[in-house]
Amino acid sequence: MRLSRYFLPVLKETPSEAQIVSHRYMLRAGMIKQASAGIYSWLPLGYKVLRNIEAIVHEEQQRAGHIPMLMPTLQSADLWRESGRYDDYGEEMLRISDRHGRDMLYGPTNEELITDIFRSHVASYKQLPLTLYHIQWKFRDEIRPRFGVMRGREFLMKDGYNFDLTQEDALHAYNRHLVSYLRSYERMGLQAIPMRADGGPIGGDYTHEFLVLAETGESEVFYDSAITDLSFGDRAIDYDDVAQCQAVLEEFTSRYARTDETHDAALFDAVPEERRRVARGIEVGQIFYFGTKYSEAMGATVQTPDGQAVPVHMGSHGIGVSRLLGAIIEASHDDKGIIWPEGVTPFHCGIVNLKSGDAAADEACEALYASLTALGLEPLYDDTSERAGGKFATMDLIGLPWRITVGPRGLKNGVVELTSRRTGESEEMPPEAAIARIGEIYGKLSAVA
Ligand code: 5CA
Repeated sequence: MRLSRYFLPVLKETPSEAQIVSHRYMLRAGMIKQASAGIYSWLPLGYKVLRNIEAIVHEEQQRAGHIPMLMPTLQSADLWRESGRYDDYGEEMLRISDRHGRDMLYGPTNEELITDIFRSHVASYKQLPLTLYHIQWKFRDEIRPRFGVMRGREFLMKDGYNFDLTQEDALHAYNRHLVSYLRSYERMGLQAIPMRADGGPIGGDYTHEFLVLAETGESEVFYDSAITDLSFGDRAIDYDDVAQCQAVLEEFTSRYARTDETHDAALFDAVPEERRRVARGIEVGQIFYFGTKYSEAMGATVQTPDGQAVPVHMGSHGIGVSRLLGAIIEASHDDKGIIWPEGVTPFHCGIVNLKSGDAAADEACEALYASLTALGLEPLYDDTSERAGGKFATMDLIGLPWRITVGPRGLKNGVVELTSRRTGESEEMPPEAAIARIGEIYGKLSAVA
């Protein structure tokens, strides 16, 4: 993309309404614009990152054997009356009536709708196990929407639902979700710690939240610092292997880690004092096993091998897709702007032309742009006539992990400059070497060779 043809409405001033850094940078970098309280338009740069996060979630869910689909945002109140949640959900639910006076609602979550789909089409244990998921906008009429996309009213969520014959099978589905979430967050450059939590309006008392540690987090958390040494890494996992998935759950949940809702002071005191931590965290996901809560209320049964009809065991599993942008920025920024992890960056690298209009500089930038594009990479080329300082400030603000700087002076010596946004370190090298380095970083090396 050439910056001269893009839509990147960066703000010079810090917007006064933004209290935390991720909200400030998302507004300043022209990623989002508030449409009304807690509701945002996703401008091109923000939309690109949102799509990258979604793509990781899709890949990891499908790797775990979970099946994508799409349910609507507007739902009929009748289904929610069946489960009893129409009255229980309270004021967070946005209730609407259509022209015929029928009660509708903007879905805050989808347990009822998916259970209705299930009971209409599945009758036998032979069709199990089954896990369906979608990535769809939700609405919760939060009393205090704040911190930008972090606590929105309209927000994008991945929500998945497992259907199993037995509790044992449903707990394997729970474990599969835990593993796939660990992988997903790590690919986004995040450490998200599973912590014992409370079921809230979804229900069930077996649930973990995934928390990214950050001072601006809304949840108070208590944990054994040894848990922060764990990482899933690139280990191979067979999602059908019950014991292997269970071992990962045990590895990642055996240390004390709880939110304030389930905190147990006596258990926490048993953690060696030097490892006890009280901190704040951002909840980027939650998994639930709630058994037959919805299937019993809504008559979702399956035939067992011996011909009995039993309510199906269920769980639901959510990832806060739009909240993740805020969480990633909270975890990865400096005083100049965002620092995107390579896994989610909106563009793979920036190209800064220090002297647009200079024939040699223009030509070198065009050649770099063409070569990087040919590798399947997306560079953002600042081809505008803005002065160098302004170009650097914009690149730093929008946080691309790598920048190639091209100027007439360097070109006389046959070099450009490659700069890491994270470390600030720069290295001079011939343009071909910069291309090869970036290709290598993003795993496009085979195309280079
Ligand atoms: N049905 C279950 C799981 S599918 C469910 O709704 N779970 S949840 O309530 O925990 O939401 C899932 C995730 O959505 C949360 O972990 C959080 O990351 C995100 N989320 C929840 N409320 C908001 C909000 N107001 N703004 C942004 N993200 C939110």
